[in-house]
Amino acid sequence: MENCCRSCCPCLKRLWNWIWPDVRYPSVPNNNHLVIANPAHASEIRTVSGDIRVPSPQKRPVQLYAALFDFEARSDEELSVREGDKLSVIEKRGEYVLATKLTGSRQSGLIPANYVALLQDEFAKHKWYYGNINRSKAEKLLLASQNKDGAFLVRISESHSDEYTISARSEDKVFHFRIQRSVIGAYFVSDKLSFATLGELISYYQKNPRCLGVNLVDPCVQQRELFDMESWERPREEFQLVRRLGEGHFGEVWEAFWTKEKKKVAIKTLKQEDTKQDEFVKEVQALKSLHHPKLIQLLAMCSRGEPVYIVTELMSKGSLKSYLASPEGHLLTSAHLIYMGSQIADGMGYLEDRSIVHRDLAARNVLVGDHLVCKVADFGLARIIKDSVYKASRTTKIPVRWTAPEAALHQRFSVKSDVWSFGVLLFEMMSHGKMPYEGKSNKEVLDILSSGLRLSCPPRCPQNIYRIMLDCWAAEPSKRPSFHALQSQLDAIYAKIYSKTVEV
Ligand code: ACK
Repeated sequence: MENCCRSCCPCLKRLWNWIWPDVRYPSVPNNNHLVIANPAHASEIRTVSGDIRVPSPQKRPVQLYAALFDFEARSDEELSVREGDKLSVIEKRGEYVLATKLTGSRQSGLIPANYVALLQDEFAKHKWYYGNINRSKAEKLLLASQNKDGAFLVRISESHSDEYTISARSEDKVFHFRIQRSVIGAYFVSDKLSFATLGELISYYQKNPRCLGVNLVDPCVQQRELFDMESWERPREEFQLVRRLGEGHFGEVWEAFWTKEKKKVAIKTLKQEDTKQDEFVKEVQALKSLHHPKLIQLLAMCSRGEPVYIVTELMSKGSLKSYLASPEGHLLTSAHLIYMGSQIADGMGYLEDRSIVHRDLAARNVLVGDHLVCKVADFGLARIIKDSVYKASRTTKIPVRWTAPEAALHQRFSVKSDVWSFGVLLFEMMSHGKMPYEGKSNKEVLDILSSGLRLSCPPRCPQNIYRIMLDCWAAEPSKRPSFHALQSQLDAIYAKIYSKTVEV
């Protein structure tokens, strides 16, 4: 291990430590070619107009796709692929996708869209993949008596949610190596050596331990009890209720102070007389297993005694609905709103990948924090569906104005009915909080929709955003875009508007 570090030039090492203080500088196979990987630059904040600031358009985390069939290019524009080739899809173009091969020559070109598929939960099959655990949990697991030198795991990076970290035990210490992503989505520890998949990267370093400076021998032994004991349950005395924020779906919502952690949190309480305890418990189950920067994170709960508390992160500006109606909300330009819309599509894309249906996506269920951060909340109705459509009970109350016709009329909720709701949410945003189908009854709304009519374009809403709303409201669910595609489209429009309107 020491050899690895000694071989690095001291100034490079200092620079590396300055850039990534808690990550070891990796060596590369040939020590004459040490190269420092470029960290992603912190996004620049500039004024779009007024005082509310939006960041510069971000590099999107890349989704990994695979070719389903062989495809022979018929022109220079097209890209030949073999079944199984790993691809990064840059954008959708009609019936085609523009993709780059992640292996071999890294060419780009068009491929029929139905020839590619998103690789979902790519890592779940690997025993070494521990997902969203933090550095100290990784160290605790690896140093436990069941593991020995050479035990390792891969976890999601704490500071960059689309990157990963290898944590490996060596000489009874744990070392951490950041795995970065290139612009086309390849994985690398040293930018001299990149890999199409995390699996390929790990097996390379298992076979070539000198390149990393530690041996990756066995995946960290799963210690079920450590996970099961994870203390979501906290004593009620740890929380001081500060002020009532409002009434939620299940009960009151409070701002509170978590004394032990010394931080402000939001607490949802369950109405004592509420009979739907089951649903409440399901909401907690769903929240516990979901981790994404654009989804509200569960922090703790007090389920012993009444009322039950669900503790989540506190969002400084409250719901998007009330924020849009606030004086600050009225200052938001299209650029701000599109930036926020893209974040919501990002969070929903995470649910889409897991076939989780929200069923109540609307501005009232999105929360806003500082710097226009948006997070999707209230998975009260979320279900993990086995087949792609979940049949709800006919008695469930349905927010008709946000609900796709097939869901409102036939209880056919799916990710695509969430996409419909996302279109209505975009309408709410672009009209600064206006009620959709204002003045119409639920029955009239359903009649309007079945006659093929749709909400009209809100004043001053860019046409390309209205086009996206109309795509979300396609009568045929399969014709509606995916959340990943929606996020790409919104990002592209945001980047264009940003470059035109920024006051430097
Ligand atoms: O629009 P609001 O101010 O934002 O009023 C509603 C109210 O509670 C009932 O839902 C607010 N609220 C809910 N969850 C949170 C949270 N995590 N952080 C801040 N405010 C919240 C919501």
